[in-house]
Amino acid sequence: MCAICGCSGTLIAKKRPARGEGALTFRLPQTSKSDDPEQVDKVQLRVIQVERDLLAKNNDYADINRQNLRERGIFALNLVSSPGSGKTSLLVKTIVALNGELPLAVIEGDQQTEHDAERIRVAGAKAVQINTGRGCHLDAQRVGQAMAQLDLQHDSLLLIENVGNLVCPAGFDLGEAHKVVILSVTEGEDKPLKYPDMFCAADLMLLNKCDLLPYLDFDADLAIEYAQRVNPKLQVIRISAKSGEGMSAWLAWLKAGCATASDA
Ligand SMILES: Nc1nc2c(ncn2[C@@H]2O[C@H](COP(=O)(O)OP(=O)(O)OP(=O)(O)O)[C@@H](O)[C@H]2O)c(=O)[nH]1
Ligand SMILES: [Mg+2]
Repeated sequence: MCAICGCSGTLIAKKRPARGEGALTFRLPQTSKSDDPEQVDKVQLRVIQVERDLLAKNNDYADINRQNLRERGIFALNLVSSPGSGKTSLLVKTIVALNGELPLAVIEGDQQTEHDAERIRVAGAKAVQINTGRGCHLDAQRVGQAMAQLDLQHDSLLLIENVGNLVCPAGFDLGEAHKVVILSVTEGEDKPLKYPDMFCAADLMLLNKCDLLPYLDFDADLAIEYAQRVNPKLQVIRISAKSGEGMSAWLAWLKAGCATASDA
């Protein structure tokens, strides 16, 4: 359970709100000992206020990151998914496929261990690992600190792998240009309907592990239909970090984004 974002309540996250609005609405579980409805309302309002303050603070740091990235023409992506969908495998494959064509750096987010950052370094890119402890998402302040540590190059690519969690990272802006959601074919077609906030917040979905489709009952067309029902503007690339299927479309998308960021 997340000790930071309060996801012990029911979380409803939308796109990043205007300043002063709450992005997240929490319905508290009915655990209050008070029978007085006024008292219960007061507690709920206080929790909502705390959450708004927390998100407003995060948004301030995200704005600083975004400005910093814009000034240096850096294209930054926030990769979000359930644990084990293949985020790090896709990053490793991407680094190898780019073979130095684009300067890039990686920020890794996990509750514990340095494993993913080590995999990225072995693949040949600079990486900083953030361990969130009990937290279940990256926040913009820690990402800003990691950016400073990485000494990012102008006109480069910054790939941020968020903590594996299909809920909470949707509500936290890190200053990225886009959220990229990874759904793997072993997770079931209905995940976009069950966890719509993440698919709403993303601009691109990578449907990963497509090499496994011949062995599964997973209906890829249906999964994509569900994702685009939740977010009609969502772009989709079918991909496999193992076989390399879809890598050329993904690399073309990355290069187009980098070109736009460096021209801006
Ligand atoms: N068959 C197949 N396996 C894959 C593919 N991509 C990743 N995997 C496997 O999926 C498992 C998890 O991959 P990771 O890259 O560690 O996934 P992750 O999303 O980074 O995981 P967390 O960081 O723990 O959330 C590993 O055993 C990978 O080898 C793929 O395209 N096809
Ligand atoms: Mg990983």
